[in-house]
This record gives sequence, C-alpha cells and structure tokens, in this order.
Amino acid sequence: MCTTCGCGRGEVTIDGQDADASHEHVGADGMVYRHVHQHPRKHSHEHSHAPEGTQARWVQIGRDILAKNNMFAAANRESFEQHAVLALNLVSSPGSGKTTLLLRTIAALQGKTPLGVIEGDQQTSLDAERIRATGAAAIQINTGKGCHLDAQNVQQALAVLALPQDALLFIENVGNLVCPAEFDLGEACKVVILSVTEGEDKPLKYPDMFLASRLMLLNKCDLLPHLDFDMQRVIENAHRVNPAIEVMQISASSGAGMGPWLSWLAREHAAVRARRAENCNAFKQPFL
Ligand SMILES: Nc1nc2c(ncn2[C@@H]2O[C@H](COP(=O)(O)OP(=O)(O)OP(=O)(O)O)[C@@H](O)[C@H]2O)c(=O)[nH]1
Ligand SMILES: [Mg+2]
Repeated sequence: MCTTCGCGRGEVTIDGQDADASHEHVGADGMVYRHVHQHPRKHSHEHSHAPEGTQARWVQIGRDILAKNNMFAAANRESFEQHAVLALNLVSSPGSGKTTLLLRTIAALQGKTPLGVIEGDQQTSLDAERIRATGAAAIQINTGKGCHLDAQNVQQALAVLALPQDALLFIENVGNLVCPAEFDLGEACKVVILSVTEGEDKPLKYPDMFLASRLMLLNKCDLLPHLDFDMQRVIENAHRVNPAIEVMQISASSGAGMGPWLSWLAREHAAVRARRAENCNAFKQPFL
C-alpha cells in the first residue's frame, strides 16, 4: 500500500509465487493485521475493514508501513552487499523508455556481466517477456492497483530470481514519478529516466523523485530536433532540487550516449565489489 494514496493493498502477484499468500489489512483501530485468503490468482475485492479515523492515525499507519518497508530494504541491501550485487532502482513516468534502455544495456553487457531484472507493472508480463527474449533472467511483479514496488516484493522476487554472485540487478519500478520515491528497495541508488518529450518542468513538479535519485538519464534525445525542449533548463531544474544529481543524455532507441552510462555502471559495480572485498579482508584480520 502506498502511504500517500493507499493503493494496492493485497493485490501483488509475483512470477513463481503462490497467489494464495497472506494479506495484510489495516483495521479500524489502525493496527496492521495479517491473514490468509483463498481466492483465485487474478482477483479483485473490496476490503471492508478499511481505516476510518483521524489524520493522526493515517500518519501512524504511514510510518508503520515505511518502517516495515525499511526493515525489508535493509535486509535486501545487506544481501546485495554480501554478494557484491549492484542493485539499481529505475524510476520514471510511464513510457519514458526504461525497458528499451534495459534491452540496450543487456545487449551491451551480455556474456560479460551476470545480470537479472525485476519488472514492476500494475498488470501484464509484457516487459518481463521483452527482457527474457534477450536470454536474460527476469521476474515480473504485478502490483494490481499498487503504484510502486516495495522492498518485500523485491525480496520475494529475489528468492525466485536466484542471482549469482557479482551480478547487476536492474529493478524497473512501476511507471510513476510520485510513490516509488518513498520506497527504499535496498538498492544502491535510484536512477530516474526522464524523456525529453515530458517537459523541462518535471524535476520541479515531482521533486521527491529527483531528490531521491543519484543519476538522471535524459532519454529520447534523438527526438530533440523535433521538440521545443530546453536542455539547459531541465538540468538547472534538476540541480535546483538535487545539486548532486548526475545527468546523462541518451537515446535508448539509437544507442547514442550509451558509453557514459555503461562506464557509470562499471564504476558503480566495481565500487560494490571493492567494498565486499574490503569487508572480507576485515574479517580475516586478527583481533588485536
Ligand atoms: N524516439 C525514441 N523512442 C524511445 C526511446 N526509448 C524508448 N522509446 C519508445 O518509447 C516507448 C516506451 O518505451 P518503453 O521502453 O516501453 O518505456 P517504459 O518506461 O519501459 O514504459 P513502462 O514500463 O510502460 O513505464 C516505446 O514506443 C519505445 O520504443 C528513445 O530513446 N527514443
Ligand atoms: Mg517498461
């Protein structure tokens, strides 16, 4: 459930996971209850014991949800660190080119770097199928009415994906510039993809997402000759929100600008591997 809009509770399905899993509900007393329903894989039902009450109760529920999410995120992060997995959370509005970017990235890395993909969408396995067609492993998570992935979804998907050591993990979040900003999945960082057809104002209108991201990829730059898009202004807007955000211009369709992105990936992955090696060495040091 999103702490902002309350979407998607109890609707998630994950490739390879039992649909009759336990569900959580927020009772009128504001407590989170877990119990099991028996119902078919694709379902839609009303939960009658939806919360009613004060603003303070909603705030508490939101805190509880994020606290629980952060516990799963911490476990995911620890597991990524232990296995030297670089996990990236790709966030954007719908259709900015996340899957196209992944297809091109996989084509460049296949056979060189082990990798896996977790795909988040409200419905369909279309994106996971596009990824699997390349030969790469992909798990689809359908969030139903939910508008973001959470860390528990990712933990469950990881159990099915079985990533090797030293892998790259790309998590394509549900297309939405709002809610995914709130949810830590245990990733090394969020990468926001903004296509040039969306307008220069998006970092100002959706600041949480641009503040939460370490890198902004400006995609569909092949279309610039046909658009009235001010590149300087979008970069300034992003830096107003997040002075530290890195920016790259790419075209996932044509492949232009992929070099700096691939170099960035290699650098980040090397840093994760170096950290893991350091930690292993620290364990080998005798205690003084
Ligand atoms: N011209 C152009 N089109 C692109 C580029 N990247 C993606 N597209 C097109 O944009 C559309 C959406 O691309 P996707 O990769 O499916 O976008 P997405 O962000 O994964 O979409 P959702 O998963 O639905 O949020 C497709 O028609 C792509 O061919 C690009 O660099 N240039
Ligand atoms: Mg996609």
